[in-house]
Amino acid sequence: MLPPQTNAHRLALSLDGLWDLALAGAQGVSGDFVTDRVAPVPSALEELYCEAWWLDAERDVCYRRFFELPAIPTDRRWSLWFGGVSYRAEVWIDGVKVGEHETGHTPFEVPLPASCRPGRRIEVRVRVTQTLSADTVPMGNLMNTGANGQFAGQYPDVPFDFFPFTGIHRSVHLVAVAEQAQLAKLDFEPTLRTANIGHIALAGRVRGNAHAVECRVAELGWACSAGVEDGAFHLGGEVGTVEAWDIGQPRLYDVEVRLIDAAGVVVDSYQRHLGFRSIEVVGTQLKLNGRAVRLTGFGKHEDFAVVGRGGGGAVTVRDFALMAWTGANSFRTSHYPYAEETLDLADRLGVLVIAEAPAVSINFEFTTERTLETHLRCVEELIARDRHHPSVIMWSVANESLSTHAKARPYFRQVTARARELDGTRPLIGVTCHGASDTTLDLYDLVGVNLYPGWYELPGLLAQAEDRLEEILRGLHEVFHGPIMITETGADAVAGFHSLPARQWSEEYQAELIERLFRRARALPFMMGEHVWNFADFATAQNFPRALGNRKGVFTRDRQPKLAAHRLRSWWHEADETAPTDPTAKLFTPTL
Ligand code: BDP
Repeated sequence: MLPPQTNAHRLALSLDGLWDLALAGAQGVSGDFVTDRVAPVPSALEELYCEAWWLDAERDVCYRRFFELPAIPTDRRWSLWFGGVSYRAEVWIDGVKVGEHETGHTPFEVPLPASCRPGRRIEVRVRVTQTLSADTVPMGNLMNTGANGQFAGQYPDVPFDFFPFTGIHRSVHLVAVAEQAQLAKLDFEPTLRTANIGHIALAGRVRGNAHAVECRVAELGWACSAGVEDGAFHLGGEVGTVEAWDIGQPRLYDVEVRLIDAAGVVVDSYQRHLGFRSIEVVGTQLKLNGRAVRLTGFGKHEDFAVVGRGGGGAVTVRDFALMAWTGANSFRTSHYPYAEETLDLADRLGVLVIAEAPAVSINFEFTTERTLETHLRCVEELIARDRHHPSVIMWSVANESLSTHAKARPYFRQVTARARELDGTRPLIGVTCHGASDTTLDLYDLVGVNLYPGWYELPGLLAQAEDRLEEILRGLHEVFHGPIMITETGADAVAGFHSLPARQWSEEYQAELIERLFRRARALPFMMGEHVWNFADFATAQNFPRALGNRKGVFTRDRQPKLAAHRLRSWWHEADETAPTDPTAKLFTPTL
């Protein structure tokens, strides 16, 4: 499945806009569509209206809209493409169920039935379910137990610390391709071999009858072709001298793939951008293009007022501008795959990404066989969608699982094996809050540690918090000898709360704690990065330690800086021996 694209052989039409909305019946897509309930697509539902009519009722919702197909040549195969529906979607066309998808952050495509022809009014309805369980990824409704002892007793009952937004929160497109044959899957593996020699490997799948595939990078004067056998093809080779893709120096190359029939006619084509870079773990270092790099940046959320997780373009551009302003070079897509346009922008701006599967707080007291199956599918869908992005430098298969439990190791052995089988080119990072007692550490190439000295433990004790941090990190290094980074640390601060001396919840305390912890961590030779938790304040389930959400953002939810953001800006602009050049000078280059 390839994302929508309009070119000489493909047509993509947006179905974004206002859809009708109703509470769904017990099953199917019947619903009482009253005129004053509409749902904007893309958007989450929870912050639109003044009363939580669907949430309190814990009911599924039903989306509806009508469309007509344009009268283009009839030998087209039409489908509906959804960028992401949270959590589960059933798609019905003219009263007939045509497809479904589970897990909320990766795309899916549903072919339209042959009865859908130009000139007819077609109705699409989507039933959306947000009810999480022990079988879903992420898990939910675990009798308010929380995982790792955190986030227990909250509403809605989720064992994690962000709001489980409902809705069609990514764009929807109508897509037309040639009926006869189409490119269905393109797995690119661009690599940088010996200094500046690029190499492309491409494995793909074709639907229908096609003879050959051709791949070209015009700028490099490189082309390669291969025959299609049983719907599959492999091609590739050395492309010659290239400029590397790097932090703040995001050299991208346009590549085109063409599908050719037996008569030599091009029946489909697809364009992508690629970047050539290498990434590897050597000892306690992460090396990008052969150079040790230190990650600076944030754990984030896709979260914004009113739209929830459906912020899209404007919020994404703002976030990258703010990350550049602080001098960050990277972020983690905590705790689920982000919209693909975010990765496109990271590619274009030269920002490094840790791409994370939507498995957060896996609690092995409750997991079933189906949890593992769903988790494996999430990893497959994440890697299939994001593997061609040069910005994605590693995979995180989960955040903060209950990985001290006896079931954790066999479970994660399977998950990490699947990730490695699908992509042998990127390292895996294990993100843990258990330090040295995590039983899964050796399954990973790097470890990311989430730790909150000075906040959840040792509140108010800044100096002791630093010592505790060092103790945890040294303990971890004794059992894990690869690179370690801080994937989360921080403190809640309500913008406008001030206190001298610095006390919890004030901007001063947040700024001072983060700076002290980062300076102490950086002095340890085995540490290769530091991410703040969190980039911006974000919505959570309701729970007494949360004040209209989590306030650990160094930016407010409407993206204005707190004191800590200014402090990070100074800290990260101090000389970084691992940066290729001044990162801020390069962001927002004319290529944007
Ligand atoms: C960590 C979680 C993150 C939370 C954070 C916090 O990984 O999702 O938001 O704690 O408590 O344990 O702020």
